[in-house]
Amino acid sequence: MTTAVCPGSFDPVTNGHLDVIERAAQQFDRLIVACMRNIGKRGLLDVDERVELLEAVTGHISNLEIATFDGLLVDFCRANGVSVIVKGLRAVSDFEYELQQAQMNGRLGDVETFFLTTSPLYSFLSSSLVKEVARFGGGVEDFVAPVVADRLRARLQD
Ligand code: COD
Repeated sequence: MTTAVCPGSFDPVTNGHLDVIERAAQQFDRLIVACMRNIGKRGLLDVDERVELLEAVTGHISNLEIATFDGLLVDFCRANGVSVIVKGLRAVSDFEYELQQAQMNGRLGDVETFFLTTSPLYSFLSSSLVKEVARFGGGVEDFVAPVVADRLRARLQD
């Protein structure tokens, strides 16, 4: 049985993330979506909210679990029987950083990194841009699930 992980900050989960998660879940026996706790940048949503939203948008995927992690991703992989890291690639600009991470993770642990190319529908999408659009009153319904759009609106009104 092959277990893969989709790691990220998911602040918040977007339709681009969801596309990669759904496609990864079709390729592996078990998929863990791992939400990083110790993000350097201060997140908009706290980790519990990010997990709650991930659960809400992935409820239809039967071989999927949601987890959080601190510290090194390879340590999470070792502790959870994960042999494959799945990352989404949007543009050449992603590639350079992701290549470095894949090679470092390969050196630190016994893991392979698989890349899924983004769907052209979502290649411009990032959590940061979605937050910026929402912050200035733009509609984000095309980019995130309704439950996520509602949460962003509520959080930005606080
Ligand atoms: N289409 C396709 N893929 C997408 C899209 C999109 N529109 N948007 C995002 N993605 C992909 C990203 O490319 C990424 O693979 C994943 O979704 C998560 O994205 P984010 O933005 O939520 O998360 P990041 O990039 O902030 O997550 C970084 C990690 C948590 C993976 C990384 O920092 C990490 O592993 N940290 C743990 C510490 C560690 O082990 N460091 C050493 C690494 S070498």
